[in-house]
Amino acid sequence: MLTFTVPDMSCGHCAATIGKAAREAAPGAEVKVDLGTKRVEIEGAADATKVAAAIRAAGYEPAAA
Ligand SMILES: [Cu+2]
Repeated sequence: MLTFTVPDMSCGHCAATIGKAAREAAPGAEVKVDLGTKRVEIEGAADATKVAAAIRAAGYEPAAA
């Protein structure tokens, strides 16, 4: 499982945008976004570099959790 923390995730819109970016970067994987803990969890086949790049491209800075 891949886990990122996205400190700038501050509302439902952020969470949705980040979730969409992560899902597009890891098709077939299960992506969970938790606004309360600002965490993104990806279960399944996913390339950490690709997912991090997609989150960045969406305007957020991911940190290793
Ligand atoms: Cu927001």
